Formats: sequence, structure tokens, C-alpha cells
Amino acid sequence: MNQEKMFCYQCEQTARGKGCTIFGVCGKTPDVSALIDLQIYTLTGLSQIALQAKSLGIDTEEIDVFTCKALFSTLTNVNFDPTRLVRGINKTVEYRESLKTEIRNEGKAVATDDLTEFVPNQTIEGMIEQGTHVGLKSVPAKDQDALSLKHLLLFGIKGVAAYTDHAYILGQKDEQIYTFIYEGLKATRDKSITNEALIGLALKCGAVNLRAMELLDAGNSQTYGHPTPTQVPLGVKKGKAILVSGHDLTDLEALLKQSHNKGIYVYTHGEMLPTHAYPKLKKHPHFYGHYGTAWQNQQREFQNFPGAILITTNCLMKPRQTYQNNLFTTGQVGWPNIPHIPDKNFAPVIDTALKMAGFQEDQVDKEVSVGFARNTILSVADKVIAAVNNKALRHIILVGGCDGAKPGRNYYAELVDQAPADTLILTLACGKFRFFDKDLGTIGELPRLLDVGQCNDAYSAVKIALALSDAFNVGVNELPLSLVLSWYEQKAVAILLTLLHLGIKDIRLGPSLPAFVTPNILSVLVKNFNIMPTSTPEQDLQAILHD
Ligand code: SF4
Ligand code: SF3
Repeated sequence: MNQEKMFCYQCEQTARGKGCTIFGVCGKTPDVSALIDLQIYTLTGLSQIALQAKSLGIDTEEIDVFTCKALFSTLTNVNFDPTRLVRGINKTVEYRESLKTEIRNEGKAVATDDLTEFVPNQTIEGMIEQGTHVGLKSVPAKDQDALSLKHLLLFGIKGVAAYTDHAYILGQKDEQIYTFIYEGLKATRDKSITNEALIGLALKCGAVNLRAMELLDAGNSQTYGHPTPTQVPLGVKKGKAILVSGHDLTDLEALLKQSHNKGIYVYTHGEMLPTHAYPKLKKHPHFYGHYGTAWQNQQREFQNFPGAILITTNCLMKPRQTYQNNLFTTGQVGWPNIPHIPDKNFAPVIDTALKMAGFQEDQVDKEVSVGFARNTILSVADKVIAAVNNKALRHIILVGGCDGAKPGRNYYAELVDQAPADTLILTLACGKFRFFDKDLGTIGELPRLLDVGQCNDAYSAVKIALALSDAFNVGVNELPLSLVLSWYEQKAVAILLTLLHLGIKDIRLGPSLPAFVTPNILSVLVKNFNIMPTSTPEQDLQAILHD
């Protein structure tokens, strides 16, 4: 008898490295898992109709934006609230039906099938039951490799949708991205599509993600200025306090403006650390420092924070009683019974901070450096090139990606520790918290540890690699540059597809390979890109520096 209550293997911490089948390691319940599957299923039906509408010139912008937000809500550690998912599913079907009406008004017939005709049950229990039958894996697959590729594509699309949503909030959009999201979703249900075509779509997903990240980079830098090197205190100031986590700069800015002159200091947590480097954010005098480390430590770190806490995007963990009364979510993030702020009116966050004790005295601690995004690094490109040419700099190692709870993730800190003094470490995303406060010294005037930014700033790292390849007049794969990546959630899947689309080879990926990649698909990736699992820091450094 099948004992599975759910099936999900979209992230790196999936149970037994195979799939969460009883309860999500992330805290996702079987009910939420079923509703997420139903959300994806209904969005796929909407996609087919939206593509037809687009081909007729019907304006779908509102639906495009909604689709990205709905996909974003299904990423790991974003939304755990069933009532919000139910709303999303109903809204998806409402949009689908309204587009059908518009298509018919144009005198065209609407193509129909199970997906585009699907009617969700009117009760939450009924929807959960429906959801258990519509996950991609619920349809028995004759070809496990095709199923693997369809998941790779779906998870990559989720990452693209997250970046596209961030970019749209900052006023940046590109019609082609939305069209691809619809086409890609549609392909995940195409029974006759070949594996070659799916591989092509996965690489196209990487190309589209590059465009989405380019838009996000433009949105962030045009709105807040280019990041500049900035020292961020890890200590605290006496006074009331708010902690902001996640990735959304517009939420942080709104909160900074609304908490101005209220005797509150604002601190960053997790992926918000690099925001201290943006000129238009750091000008706020009460935007003080960074508190804590990466997302997987939040349950321990949040309970010691004497102020209000706001989570703007991933990664949210199950809130503990010790801080659930001072925790708020916004954007697509959600947890049942945790107050959600949908409209950037952060008055409840500020009121909570004012009622809480705050920090009783100043605590001085060390500082960390941020702000080494593309603009800063390219402004010192001549120094990097000179250091390579005079052999002061032997190799650049990009140690980037997500953090997580597994012990194997100490690999990344050990690799950075053991990297010799003539190597530069570029880093980005929350994996850096394993080593972000280490003093690695300098090579000439260059700090050896350079923080490029959030995972959302992966475009910056790509631009740096491409500029170096131009400067040295060699391909990126011939540069003295190696990529040692850690993955956890679906934005990392999208970034990996972008790197493959760019033809970047020899990527080391850990701490474990995705459960959704079958041995055959892995061998295709190895053959074409020489992608490899991380081994030990000693062995990998030996190979990186001496091969
Ligand atoms: Fe499991 Fe990850 Fe899916 Fe959560 S998101 S249910 S941890 S595979
Ligand atoms: Fe981290 Fe969640 Fe991926 Fe933004 S905060 S990198 S895991």
C-alpha cells in the first residue's frame, strides 16, 4: 500500500535525499503540499489560455504579474498558509475564465482540455483531495528521465518567477519572460515532448533567468544606487529594534522610511546583509547593523531579538512560541496565524517594536564588509588583472549559494579557510554566513573576501566573470576562476541553469546533488558541462589550483 501522504523533492534538504513523503523537512504539511501542487496545476491551465490570449494581442499584464507571485509563493520556505493558497488557486481559475471570455469576444474558439477546464472544489478539504492527484509525479511516468527534466524545468521556472516578481516591483519587466514561463509550464504537462526538447527548454530557462536577473539588477541599482564598499557592525545599539530578513529591498526601504525618527534601530538578518551597501538605503541614520547569520539559524537567533521581526521573502521557518508574537510576514511569505502585511503599511511592526524592550545597552562587536557588486569590482579590475599578471593572485574562487542545516555545509567554510593566501574568494547569497566574518587579509589593496551580494545579485557575479574573460581575452572557462556552489532552493536551480546556458563548465555543486536529477540526466550534465559534486575541501582545492 502506498504510504505517501505527500511528495516533494524540490529542495536540497528533502527527506533521505529522495523526497518528503510524510511531512516536509521544511515544515510543510501534507495539506499545504497538496494545495501547492493544485496551485501549480491551475497555473499550468492558466498558462495555456494566457498564451492564446497573448497571441491575440490581449493585455495580460495583471495576470502575468499574478502568475509570478503565485509561483513565488510555492518556493521552499515561502508560504505555509493554506488559506492564502486557496485564495491563489481560486484567483488563478477566475483569471483563466476571464481570459477565455476575452478570447471568445475576439471571435476565437478556446482550446479545451482537463487543465483548462479544471474546476477546484469549493471546500478546502476538497481542494486538498484534488491536490493529491495533480502533482507532476502523480501521473505514472514511463520515462523517469522525462519526469526529472520536467521537474528541473518547473523548479527553474519558479526561480525565474521569483526574480521576475522582484524586478517588476522595481518597475522592470520584459514580456518575453512571462511568455516563457507560460510555455515552460505548459511543457511540463506535454506527454509527447521529447527529452531533447525538455533539455532545450531547461537551458532556455537559464537564458530567460539571466534576463530576469538583469532586470532585477537594473531595478535595484537604478532605485538605490550601485552598492559601494561598506562596513557593517555586527554589534547592537541601545534602543528599540526591528529585524528585517529576506531579499526585498522595497520592503526594507518602506520600513526605514516609516520608522524614521521613532527611536528605533533597524537591523538586517540573513540575505538582507548586503543591503547596507546601497547608497539610498544606508543614508538612513537608524539603519544600523546586521544581527545573526543565515536562515536556518533563525529559530535560535530570533528568540533572542528584543524587537519586531519582519520576513519579506524566503526563508521562513516554523515560528517558535518565544517570538511568534513579534513576527510579521509580507509579500508572498506566510504562516498560519502570523500577521501578514500585504500593503507595505508597517505600522503594526513599528508599534510592536516600540512596545518591546529593545536592546538595553550598546554592544560592540566586529564589522564585516559588503558592497563588492559588479560596479565596485569592475572599478578595480585593473588591480585584479595586474595581480594575476604579477602572480600575486593565483586563482579566484567563487564560493556562493544557499546555506542550510546539513552538517556537510561546513565544507564551504573549510574550503575558504584552507584556500591559500594568493587566492581571492568571491561570495554571494546566504551560504557566506559560514565564513562572512573571517579576516582573510588582503592581496595588495584588495580584500581577499569580497561579498558580491544576495543570491538575487548573481547577475553581478556573471558580469564580473564576463568582464574578466574580456580583459584576459579568454573564455570564462579558461579564466583562473572556479565556481564552488551550494544550492538549497529553486532560485539556485534557476541560477545553475543560467550558468549552464552560458556554457560554464567544471562547476562544483553541493552539499548533495538534486534528488530530482536522475543518473541519466546527471550523466548528460557531466558530459556537456563537467558539473561535479563537491568532495573534500583538500581534494577540491588541490584540483582547482593544480589541474
Ligand atoms: Fe521537503 Fe524541501 Fe519540499 Fe519542504 S520544500 S517538502 S523540505 S523537499
Ligand atoms: Fe538563502 Fe533561503 Fe537560497 Fe538567497 S535565504 S540564498 S536559501
